[in-house]
Amino acid sequence: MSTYQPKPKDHFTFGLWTLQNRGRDPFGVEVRDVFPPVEIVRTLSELGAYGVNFHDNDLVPIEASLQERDRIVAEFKQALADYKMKVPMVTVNLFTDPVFRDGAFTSNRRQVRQYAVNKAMTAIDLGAELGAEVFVLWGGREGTEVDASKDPRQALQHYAEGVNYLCEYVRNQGYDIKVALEAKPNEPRGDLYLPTTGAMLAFIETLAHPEMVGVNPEVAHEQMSGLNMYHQVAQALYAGKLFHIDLNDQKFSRFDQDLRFGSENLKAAFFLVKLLEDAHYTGMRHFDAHAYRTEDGAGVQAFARGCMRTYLILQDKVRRFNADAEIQGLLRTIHAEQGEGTLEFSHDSLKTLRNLAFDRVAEGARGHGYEQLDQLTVEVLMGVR
Ligand code: GCO
Ligand code: MN
Ligand code: MN
Repeated sequence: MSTYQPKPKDHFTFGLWTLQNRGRDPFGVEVRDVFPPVEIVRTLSELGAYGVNFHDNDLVPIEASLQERDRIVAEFKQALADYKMKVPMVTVNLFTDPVFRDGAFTSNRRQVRQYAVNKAMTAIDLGAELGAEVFVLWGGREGTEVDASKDPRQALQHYAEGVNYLCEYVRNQGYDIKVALEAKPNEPRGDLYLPTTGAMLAFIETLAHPEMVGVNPEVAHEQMSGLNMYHQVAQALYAGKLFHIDLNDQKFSRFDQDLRFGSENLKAAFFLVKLLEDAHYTGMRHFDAHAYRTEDGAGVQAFARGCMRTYLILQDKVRRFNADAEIQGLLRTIHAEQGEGTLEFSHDSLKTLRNLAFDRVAEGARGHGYEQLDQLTVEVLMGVR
């Protein structure tokens, strides 16, 4: 029986910002002390994580001088070496500073767009220096409250110009880095452009280097839109675009809660883990969530440990599901009529389709047995199978 003890080989990562979260919300101030990056590295390593990711300014304050930057990065590198932790992903903060109050890549102001691209390039440099292979781009304030203020077609054009510039920069520098775009429907803006992973996938095809750009779907963000994360991730995998993933949880249609993975929608979390495991997803299992505001430092550790344990427990449930004779028997029956081959247009297939001898009424009267299948799934999750 597994102890569900996370190990580096499980490839669990957290954002610095997730443990740095001090519990501030729109109605209340910080409730927890500053958690310095070096201590976060040590804590995550002790908890069994593989690595840590960050926004440029989670590590290097926006106003830091070059000397301060070098000192901070050297100290951080030492901690990574001491605690055998990796930095698989880096991202950029294009939302906290007032300069980004009307967006970064989609700002109406050219100098803001240029500054944003420059800031993103500096973040990519830092990531490359620390071995990151993925650059996540979440357009934190790329959106509007006032639709009269921006032409959304022009905004998308600007968005694409920004991403294209970054791709050219990565190629020019010879970095081995891919870009993963993260969607969110709203918050902090009234409406954000490219609100879902599906929208991102369509946008990517309009870029100059679509082969370098994929997605970073987040559970909470898809659920804010009322969407099924499992289906969103499946589409990303289908398109060969799942470059990264943000695991957390959320009550449907609320503000972005960024809750501990699996804390709200266990069945949805189960199917997400099943999808990643069955697809042999090789990327990081990254948690983008934070502890409840009620928690102190010990609660923050319980939160991080909980994310990883829940993933491992669900992995175990996936193994049980895949090995359950009754469930697999039902699935064989359900899929028995799936048939061989693909539906391809040809003279022969056209003839076959045109002359199809098919009892529509009998087929329409057939029960599918999904009640029992779902009940068995729920019983696996409830621990009685
Ligand atoms: C959110 C977002 C952010 C991004 C992160 C990466 O909760 O609104 O998930 O946490 O993932 O900023 O750029
Ligand atoms: Mn995220
Ligand atoms: Mn979020």
